Amino acid sequence: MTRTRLTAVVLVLAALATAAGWHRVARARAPAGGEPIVHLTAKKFEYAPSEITLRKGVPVILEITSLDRDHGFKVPALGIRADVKAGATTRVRIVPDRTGRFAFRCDVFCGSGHEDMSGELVVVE
Ligand SMILES: [Cu+2]
Repeated sequence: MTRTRLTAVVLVLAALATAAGWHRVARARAPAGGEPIVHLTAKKFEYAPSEITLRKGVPVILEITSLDRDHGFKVPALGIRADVKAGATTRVRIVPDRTGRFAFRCDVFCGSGHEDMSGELVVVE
């Protein structure tokens, strides 16, 4: 094998190993059962993203991280609520059972502007 060909083979193997490694990392992020995780941050006075699209009947884990102080996460129409503690990450499992647009909001007073801390879950077929 020429030196050039050997180099090419090594590069291909390195690329394959990297791809396989990345795949393992991505899968490791899914909890047992493999439910997808949707990341959400909460801070005065917004959630990001403020709109989350979900599929009806498909379970997801919302991982909500507070970047500053205590907040809440409440989806009145779906009977969901959770505390989102300062500097911590809260996990909320959701299995939307119907389509529609469902408002969520902070229900732990976090200062002037708290009333506007809201977003929407959009559940599609
Ligand atoms: Cu608040």
